[in-house]
Amino acid sequence: MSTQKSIKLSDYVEYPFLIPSIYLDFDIGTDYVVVQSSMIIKPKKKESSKLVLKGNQIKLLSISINGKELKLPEYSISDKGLIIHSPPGSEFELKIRSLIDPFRNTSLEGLYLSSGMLTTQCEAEGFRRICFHPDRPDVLSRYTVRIEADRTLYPILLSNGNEKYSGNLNSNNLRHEFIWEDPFPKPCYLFALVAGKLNSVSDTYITNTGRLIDIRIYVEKGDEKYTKHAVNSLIKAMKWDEENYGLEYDLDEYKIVAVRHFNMGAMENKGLNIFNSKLVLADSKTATDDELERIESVIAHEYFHNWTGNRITCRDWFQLSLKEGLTVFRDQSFTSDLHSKGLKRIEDVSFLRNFQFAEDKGPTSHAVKPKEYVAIDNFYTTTIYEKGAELIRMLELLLGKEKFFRGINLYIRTFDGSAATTEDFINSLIKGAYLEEKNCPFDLDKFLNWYYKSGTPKVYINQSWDSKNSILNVSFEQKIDSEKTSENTEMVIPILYSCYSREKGASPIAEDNLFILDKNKKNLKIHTLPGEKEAPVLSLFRRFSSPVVWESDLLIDDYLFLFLNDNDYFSRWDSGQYLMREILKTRLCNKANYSLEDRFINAIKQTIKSLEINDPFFLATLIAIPGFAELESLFTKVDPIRIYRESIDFQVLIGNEILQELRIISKNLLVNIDHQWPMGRGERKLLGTIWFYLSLAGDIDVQKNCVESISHSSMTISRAALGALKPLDNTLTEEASNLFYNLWKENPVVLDSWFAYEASRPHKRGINVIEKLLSHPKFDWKAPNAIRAVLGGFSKNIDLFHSLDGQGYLFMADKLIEVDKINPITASRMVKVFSKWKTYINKNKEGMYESLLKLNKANISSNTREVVELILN
Ligand code: 0A1
Ligand code: ZN
Repeated sequence: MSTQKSIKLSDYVEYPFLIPSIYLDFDIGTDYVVVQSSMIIKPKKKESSKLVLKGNQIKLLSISINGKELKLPEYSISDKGLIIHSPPGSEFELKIRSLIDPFRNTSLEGLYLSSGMLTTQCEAEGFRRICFHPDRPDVLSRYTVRIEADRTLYPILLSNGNEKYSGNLNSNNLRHEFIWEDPFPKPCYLFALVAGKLNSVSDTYITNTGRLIDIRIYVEKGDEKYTKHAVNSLIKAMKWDEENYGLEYDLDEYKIVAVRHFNMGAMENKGLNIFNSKLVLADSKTATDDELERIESVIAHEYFHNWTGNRITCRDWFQLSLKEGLTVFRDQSFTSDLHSKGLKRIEDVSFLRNFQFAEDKGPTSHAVKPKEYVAIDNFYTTTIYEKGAELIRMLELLLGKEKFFRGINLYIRTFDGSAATTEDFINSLIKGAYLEEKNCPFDLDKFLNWYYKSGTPKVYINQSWDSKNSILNVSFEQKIDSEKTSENTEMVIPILYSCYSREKGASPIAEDNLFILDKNKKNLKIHTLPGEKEAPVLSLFRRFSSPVVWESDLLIDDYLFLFLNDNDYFSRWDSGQYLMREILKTRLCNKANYSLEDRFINAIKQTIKSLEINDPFFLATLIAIPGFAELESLFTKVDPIRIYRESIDFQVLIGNEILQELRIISKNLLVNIDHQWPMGRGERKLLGTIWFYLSLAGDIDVQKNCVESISHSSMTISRAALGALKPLDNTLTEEASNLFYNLWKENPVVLDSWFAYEASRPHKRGINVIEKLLSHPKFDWKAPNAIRAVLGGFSKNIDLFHSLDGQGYLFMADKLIEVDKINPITASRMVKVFSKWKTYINKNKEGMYESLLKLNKANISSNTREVVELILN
């Protein structure tokens, strides 16, 4: 429980006024900005209600209603906002003149300065730092925005919507103005303004109804050459949404601005997306293949929000997953359609297991639809986003694609131009799919538990083979794995399954089948081919059909079989991951299982033979060990240093055992690595994995080759080389790192990856290295990317961060207290590096606890306090 006041879903009341239109006027000076707002306000009810407007760090200059100036005590003002005690009972115009100081705003919320340009971030509650306003997503208005500023300092003046007018203001041409109009009603969190010296690159898109859309990407001078990938990605997203969802872009202009100082990835402001520059500026020389794919998907994500988020928005912030879960689902489907469905699924599951499952196991676990919060910024989590997307994916599976799209269509038609709830969405989906709720083939209330309950459900599976009738009887049991819920909650858990004949091998006995586990216990009968003597091998949760963990009585032989034969990408990969987890678990209990290790290595050798040429990306994925967070989650008493060392030893073993095979493949791969992304990505990925294993196994030639590859024209290759040398901490690692730094020291986006590398690589030089990075002349305290690179990197430097004297933790706490003073959103997100303290072995646990107490005693923001208190309790 937090000591701070929380906001509750159950307290929701409608805002008593409509604000159909807003005119905003920005007069940008050298020291401050004068903002004038003029709002048309209509009371919703006859009974009078006071008008409450939020405001944060705004200086009020004047206020009038229908042209008549208001005087105290007709209104009252505090550090939270403004209250007008008796507003008129019918439509009126409220004009407010105020002053804000974006030049000293380091929070990166509201209007702020980034590398000389003024930019905004209003989601979730930043608009109240710009002008007095209700600042809640259920108040939708049409916006017209006028901006005036010095022509030379701010040649570009942008806001949402379409440009209506631009011109000079005085005879000597020192100042100019722009007027922007957004015809679509929107909540204020989608408001955006950008003013500065920016260059733009433009392109066009013709929609399926023949409308011409002007696309423009704004960047700092010199960065124009890095925008092609972003433009291409946007065009692909526009086309995909038309073809798959029948959704067309609605404005005449689509603008993206790249900003260096940004708290998150990107923001979907209507017609004027603002992006963290690392998610716009990229080509294959500066970004890895994975980064190019991520940029493509984030550009698509923000674009898809235009319908799922902007045209239909959220009634309140408890509904955040309504727009985020759905939009993540849409961007995942987009990437999956464009590239490889199987590989994308593995990528998403791996992310979910390492981050969302870890969150759901710990102190900041919450439901996809939470019931209360202190700071909404703390709820931009992987549960709201990625688990939210999994819920939509389950609905797609349960309804079938056709019905699912009918439901989505109805949702969009019903709620266009308004603010909705997750229940509105689900009801529309079911109605669109089946016409009536009673026709829905699964229990809707039980499905809704996915939204309301936190924690990852666990499924237990046991099989018994009826050889006489060739039937496999499978019993399923579900339990919700959360400390917070003791009640007996039943969920709807869709399980896609198939099975294989042990004798006949590779092809499954039947196509994928759907079993719906909707009770605590339920049985399934699988009829196999008549005459089948042995029990078949069961392949479960194919495509990772629900976001659960499971424990079954499958044997090691079964997993080995599936690792070699399963035709479902996810299930095949997952079987290998299971085996590797088992191996590492036994090693960490000091009893290595050599026979299992041998059999697994042999299976890898067989896999290499069968997959090397056909699917290099999949092969690389199959032979990579599970993520660190996933490994940590296997233990009740986590010893991070031991887990790290054991996982390195295991990888040394793999490297040594398959040395010959890897050397042969790496030669074959070289012919394809220069192809342009997305071509050649599989070969590059596999080459990186091979370099990692061979370098770890002590192959000096590979290590030297890695140093030479730092200057390779593909960033994927260069970073793979850095990665392969990382665990070594020898002079070659040092040499490679210096080479990389010298190549990229003038490019802040790429240099962040160097900062992260330096902070995270193992070495024996102590914590001073991190201190030095933080005072490096190229390090910028105001850029969250840089902070995340160094402090986030440091948190992954296992020996240093988790050092048993607790010094790593204390250092982190001190730095986060400093970060919190300038940027609470970044600090409160980063403080989660301490989330798992209770699960660690005593030494680490005590050290982390001490650092948490230190944070708790410090004068920290309410955002960071909320997280620290949750972690401590
Ligand atoms: N809506 C954005 C995420 C976002 C949230 C908050 C921000 O600033 C505090 C910025 C961006 C998205 O889903 O892409
Ligand atoms: Zn989003």
